[in-house]
Amino acid sequence: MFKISAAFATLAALTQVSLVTAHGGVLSYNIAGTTYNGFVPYNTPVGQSSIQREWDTYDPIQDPTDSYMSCNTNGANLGSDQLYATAASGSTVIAYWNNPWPHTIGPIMVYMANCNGDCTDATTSDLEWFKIEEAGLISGDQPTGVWGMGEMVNDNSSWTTSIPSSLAAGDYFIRHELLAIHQSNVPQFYMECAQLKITGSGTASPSSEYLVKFPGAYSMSDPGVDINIYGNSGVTNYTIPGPAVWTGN
Ligand SMILES: *[C@@H]1O[C@H](CO)[C@@H](O)[C@H](O)[C@H]1NC(C)=O
Ligand SMILES: *[C@@H]1O[C@H](CO)[C@@H](O)[C@H](O)[C@H]1NC(C)=O
Ligand SMILES: [Cu+2]
Repeated sequence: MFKISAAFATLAALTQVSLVTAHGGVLSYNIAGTTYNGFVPYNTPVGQSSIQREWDTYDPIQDPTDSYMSCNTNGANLGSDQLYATAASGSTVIAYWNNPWPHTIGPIMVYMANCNGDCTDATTSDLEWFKIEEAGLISGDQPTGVWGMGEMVNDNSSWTTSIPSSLAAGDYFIRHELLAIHQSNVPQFYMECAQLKITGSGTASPSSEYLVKFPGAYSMSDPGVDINIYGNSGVTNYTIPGPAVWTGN
């Protein structure tokens, strides 16, 4: 009996290591100078307290209309023991992925959503998300150029964002999303959400043209989603999916 459970434990450990090397997500943050650990997938959610919504697997979502597109597998469910990071509007948010993040081809996007109340109780697929930052094909052509994701990997597998300084105070999610497109016509979406209590004297909020839902914002027919970059030698543009970036102005 003891031998059998030890063997299972070893198998589970090996499985997790191989998953870690292939995929992953945002594991921690630095928000306005304070470090916050994220949820730990593969561990039981019982007793975990973090600012991040639960997510259960390092694997990507491959269907842009998946019901978990907002905050990853099980992130759409109500959270338990959720914490907040408090930050004034205009603050810096650094997200840290597993390092080195294994993919370099595709855009990075950062969204927020006003929870209009406590984010812990929010159903993330009902929220209206707005994009605060994006980086797609930065230079070169699609198969050989530099992508936002590659810059993230080069920067210690981290991404630094500023919360729009005019954003109205309130409880928000911040949602970091990677779209890996190294596999032809098989998009890989990776997203994690964390709870922010935004303070400050800002009064701005995005108008409806900037607001989207997940699922809803993307479809498989989007040019930047269903894409074979290897057939696009010499193509130096790329259409990042989703709405225009709201800068707060
Ligand atoms: C690099 O990322 C790790 C987390 O993956 C973090 O602990 C460390 O502080 C980062 N180093 C720098 C120089 O940002
Ligand atoms: C690049 O730009 C051209 C011309 O505007 C457009 O037709 C094409 O769809 C774009 N390609 C991508 C991959 O976004
Ligand atoms: Cu992967």
